[in-house]
Amino acid sequence: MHADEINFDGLVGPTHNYGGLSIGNLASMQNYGAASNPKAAVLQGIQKMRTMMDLGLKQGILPPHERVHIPTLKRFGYSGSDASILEAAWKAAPSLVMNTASASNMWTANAGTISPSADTEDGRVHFTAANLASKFHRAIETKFTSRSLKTIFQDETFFAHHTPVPKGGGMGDEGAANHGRFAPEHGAKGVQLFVYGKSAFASEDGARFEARQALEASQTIALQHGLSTDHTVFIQQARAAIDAGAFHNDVVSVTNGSVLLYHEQAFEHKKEALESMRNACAKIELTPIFVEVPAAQVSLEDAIQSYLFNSQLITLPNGDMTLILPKDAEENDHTRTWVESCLAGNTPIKKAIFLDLKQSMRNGGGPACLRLRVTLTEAEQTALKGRGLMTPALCDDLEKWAEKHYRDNLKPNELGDPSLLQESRTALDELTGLLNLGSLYDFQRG
Ligand code: SUG
Repeated sequence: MHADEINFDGLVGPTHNYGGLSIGNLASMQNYGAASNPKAAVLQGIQKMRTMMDLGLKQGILPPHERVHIPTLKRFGYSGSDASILEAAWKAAPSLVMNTASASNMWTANAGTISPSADTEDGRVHFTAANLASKFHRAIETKFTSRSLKTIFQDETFFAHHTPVPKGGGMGDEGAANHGRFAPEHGAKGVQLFVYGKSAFASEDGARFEARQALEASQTIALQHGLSTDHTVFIQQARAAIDAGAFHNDVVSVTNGSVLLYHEQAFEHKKEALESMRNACAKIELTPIFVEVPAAQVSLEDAIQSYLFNSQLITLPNGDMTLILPKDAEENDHTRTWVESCLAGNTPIKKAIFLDLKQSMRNGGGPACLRLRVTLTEAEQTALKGRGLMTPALCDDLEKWAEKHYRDNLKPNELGDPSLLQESRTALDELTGLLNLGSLYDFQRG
């Protein structure tokens, strides 16, 4: 059956800032305290969605979460009016407020793991929102992410939603950033690839940075999505990659169709990992194409600084594969040279488009972080609720909306400002109207 892979991009929220909250994510750590430009960030994201539509692809959108998240501050004992809660918490616990102010929900590759209906036992599209257990500012995303996924993908005839993987210890699940798929075409049966950092119960002695994805979390998702074991592969991300700053697997590899583009040092036990992918693909009569980028040409450091692998590898309507990369990968001599040689070489990748996503990149979020891949048949697309699918006219409306509501300069030390909270709510209230999503936010529900 025909299906489209639709990228649901996270719209950047009005509090986008550089709070340095993600240890293990070098860009987030290095840019701590710098002034951000939320307006430029959201406009860059909208421009990205426009580019995808101009290429003839369908494009989806997920709304930002409300931030500062007052319900979280209430759970920490603060009470009174929302403005007084914010003021008191900012005075007593500024780090807590900063964690509830992050716009990190823009990186929807971490919103959840989605299995297309062609791969699942009951023939529905299955969703598990990520628990994002390893970072507090991200763990508070799960509840609202579940709500917005259940709102847009509401129809139970087509969509099944599961409880997020339980949190605790190292039981992290970071969603589609650690998940890939091989398939001859999007609508055909595929092989699902889960890349984990370690077992939740293994120690991390000597590790520089923590592994965020637990093997047991990935296994849980495969089970609850009803994936067949023959067509599911679990492989381990290389410790060297995590320690170099690849906190998610989509920083060192990406799949599309029959192609896996990956860094030579992306996987632990690489030979066995590739073999297990090849074997699973053989069961759907697919020969995977492994495009390896040698460390001698692009070091892990270059890969992580430029986000070469955090590109979207997409198939255009004419069948050509294209890489959607951040400009940073063009500015880095090693990665640009590799892209040029790849396009001239003998792989299915025929074109590269470089996008300015600097605002997101400074927090460690490239093109692929900003999108959640959902493969949907025509009937499943018809069942979507709200304005989940983008149009050029909606891009125009969102640009005007952003121009009106977003600041162009924001420092982390301004996050306790009650007027920022008010501005953000005004913007989001208008947004739910534009996206026809009803009263989605807690502040709208009272
Ligand atoms: O979880 N950065 C995000 C970046 C997520 C990138 N996603 C993928 N690779 N798919 C993270 O580390 C920084 C936020 C801050 O510091 O305020 C942050 O959360």
